[in-house]
Amino acid sequence: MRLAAFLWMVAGAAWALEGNSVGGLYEEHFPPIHPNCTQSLTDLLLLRQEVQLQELKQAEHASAEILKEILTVIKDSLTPILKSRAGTPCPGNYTKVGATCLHLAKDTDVTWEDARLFCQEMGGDLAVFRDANAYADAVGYIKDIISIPSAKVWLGGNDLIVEGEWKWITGVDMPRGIPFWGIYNNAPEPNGGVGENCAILHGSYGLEIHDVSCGWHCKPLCQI
Ligand SMILES: [Ca+2]
Repeated sequence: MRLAAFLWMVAGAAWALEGNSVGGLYEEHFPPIHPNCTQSLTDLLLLRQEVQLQELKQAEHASAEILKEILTVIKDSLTPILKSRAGTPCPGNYTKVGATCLHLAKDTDVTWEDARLFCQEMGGDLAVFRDANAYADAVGYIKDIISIPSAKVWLGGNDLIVEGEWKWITGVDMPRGIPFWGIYNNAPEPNGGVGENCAILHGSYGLEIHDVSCGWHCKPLCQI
């Protein structure tokens, strides 16, 4: 009789388990998150991400503005320097020629000393050539202004201090030979000795450099 009662209880328990699965028991004690709660959490996370993105965007915008301001300051500082190096207009009557500013006083014919004073009054001095390119640039500039061969143009070069030592007025040695100096009577210039101590671009010789008397009346080629 006891055995029968025990078996009956086991059978009852088995039936109960079959009717209420383990999952059912779990759900009874730990109910699933309500769909509305899940939605709220997702919304919260999305909102947080949105706020963070917004903050990042604001920071990015602020950085871009600062960078823009820095670049503007740099640009403002560099512009005058770049302009002065890259062919800004020359002052007064001067013309940009290669890397320098020149002015040929085509209607003025004066001695070398007066030519120098003329250029100094224009804020410059008689022209000197840094190299063969500068020489070629100056010749091209002069040919555009006056007719060759009538042009006789003073340069800032002489051998006034020591005969035969040709110097630019800057104190630098003048270049010698081709393509700067010409030839006269089969003798390479300069060849005038003590009687010829100032340098011109001689129109009769394709604007090559010749030494002539400093008392000649020639056109100042000024440089600034
Ligand atoms: Ca001389």
